[in-house]
Amino acid sequence: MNFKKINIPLYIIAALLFGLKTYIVYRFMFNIDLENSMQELILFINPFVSAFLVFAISVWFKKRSRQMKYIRYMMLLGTLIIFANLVFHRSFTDFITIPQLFQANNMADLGSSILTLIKPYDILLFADAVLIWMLSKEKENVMAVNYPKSGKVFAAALSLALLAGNFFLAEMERPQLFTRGFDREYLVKNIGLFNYHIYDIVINTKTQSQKVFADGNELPEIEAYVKENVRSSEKSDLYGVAEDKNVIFIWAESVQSFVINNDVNGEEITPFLNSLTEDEDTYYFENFYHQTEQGKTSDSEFLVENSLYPLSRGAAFFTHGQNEYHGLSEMIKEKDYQSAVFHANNKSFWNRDQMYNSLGVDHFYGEEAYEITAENSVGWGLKDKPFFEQSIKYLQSMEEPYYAKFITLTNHFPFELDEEDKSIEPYDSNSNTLNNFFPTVRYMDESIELFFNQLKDAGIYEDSIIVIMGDHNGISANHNRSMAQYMDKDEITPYDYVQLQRVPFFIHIPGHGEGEIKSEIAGQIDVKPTLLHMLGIETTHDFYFGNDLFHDDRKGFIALRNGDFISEAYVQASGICYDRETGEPLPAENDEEQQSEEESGTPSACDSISEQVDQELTYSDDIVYGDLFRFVDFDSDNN
Ligand code: GP9
Ligand code: MN
Repeated sequence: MNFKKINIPLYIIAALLFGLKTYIVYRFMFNIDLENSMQELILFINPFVSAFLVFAISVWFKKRSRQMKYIRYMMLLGTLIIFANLVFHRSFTDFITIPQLFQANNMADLGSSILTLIKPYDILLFADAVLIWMLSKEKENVMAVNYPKSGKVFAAALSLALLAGNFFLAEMERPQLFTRGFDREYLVKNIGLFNYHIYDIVINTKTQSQKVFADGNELPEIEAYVKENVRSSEKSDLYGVAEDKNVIFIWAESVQSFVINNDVNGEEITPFLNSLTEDEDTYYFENFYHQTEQGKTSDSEFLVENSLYPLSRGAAFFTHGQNEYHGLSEMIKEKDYQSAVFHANNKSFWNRDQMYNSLGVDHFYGEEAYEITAENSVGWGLKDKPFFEQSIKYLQSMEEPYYAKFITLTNHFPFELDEEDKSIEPYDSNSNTLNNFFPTVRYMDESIELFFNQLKDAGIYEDSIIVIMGDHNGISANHNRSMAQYMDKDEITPYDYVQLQRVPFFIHIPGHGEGEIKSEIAGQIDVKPTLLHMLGIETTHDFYFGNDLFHDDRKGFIALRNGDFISEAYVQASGICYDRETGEPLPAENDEEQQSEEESGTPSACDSISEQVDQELTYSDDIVYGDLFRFVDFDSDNN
């Protein structure tokens, strides 16, 4: 090559080469799933945007030699970061996170297998770095730039504009990508590896700094609150009813209670679940609320495992996956239970791989445990029927008793379903989301029925209890108009919307014979103490914010994460206090206060509960942000 002819600035060449290399690695070495052409486009753009951002900084160096030095070292550093992630990815099918970097066992695993993880052709990754190194040394005079101030500002502005464009596309493709921060693979494919690392560092610094100021002094007050308001010293009638039985817990994706015992186009939506509501071995909780926020499915898992509230922003699974917990999976070990999660999605989604470790989950059967083909997948991946079918063999191989959690996937937005799987017709409204929801809910209903039969055939059914829970709403407020049409109402008021946050909750105990429909208010926060007590496990030293649903002595409210709540008498929705029975907004209690209360939006009938809700949410947040359980010795009698 005749270097003399080249007078394109080195930083541009470096950005192009590095961008291209990163793209090739993303596309062909990281097995990144691309679901549509928009994702293809973003994946192609972001490597160049990030590379330009890094290398354009070089124009600010006055001395040519410094400029060249910056470019060659950044090229080397960037290549090393890609290489490290590649090696890590080959072992963990995941991207490096700061906490993982400092986790001794991860790195030890990696250390012992490192030679098998490095491929000879990896050396090619360094080819452009070598070329840039040579050019930067030999062609300093022609390839360094000396821009006037305006040129420098232009380069910086251009790189920021490109970055903003990239982020805009990413946000369009995945709304709330940054606030929800749900999956490392999504972050990498949308904003690139380098921006992902910066994001990870920021999240971690935030988490760590909140932790540093906590010293456990907060615990006695929280403990006193739990003792006074939540824990009950008496045992419920169902205490120990499931002792030594397997717990099979079906996480029913996005299903809401309004479909139960209801129909669409004159057809029953969920015949099997409906039959369970009448079944003598089943308790059906008709006023059971999901309490999730941005962390969606993972928030519901967080609630059930810990009986703590999810965070108001982001997913605790993601931001606090390294905390110490005292969850269901861990507590049942005292009765020699094994725990497992079955979910045919990539294991880094919602940071499950890390979080399950912290929660003490023994086995995680993720995507790689299943045979997934184009024929047996739709929408988000493996269809629920083959998912359950393929899971049975793993379940049979587990030592009893176990707690096995099955997270379904087919009834997930945008509710896609193959024609052959459609047993009922979609609804007819302006919202395709709501329309298509019904056939996928029916598919889920059929797949759960099938699973019940498979459990019976496998001889597992008799020794188990089966829990079914909707994880969160599937139909958001964006579809309120169509929802109002379906419900034959003029509009969906804030009260209606809160009532729509009810999700089905079933506890099925084969041979029990005393099942019934339970109408008391209940929520996901209550699941942990309920199940523990059914298994005969004491909770006298545990911290939790829910009640045993088979106990009458209850707190009397279900808190939603935004501070709204449901009590036996009231529903507070969007800060407005409603009569729970009639759905009518309540006037303030006395006229004098009316003015100011109306302004603040909270009539006084709800005030005292509202205060307690805020208090409880704050205590729960203190535990999570402060990682307070690291100061608790749960085995001793002194806490
Ligand atoms: C992803 C699945 C769906 O693995 O659990 O998550 P969601 O979007 O419902 O939170
Ligand atoms: Mn979900």
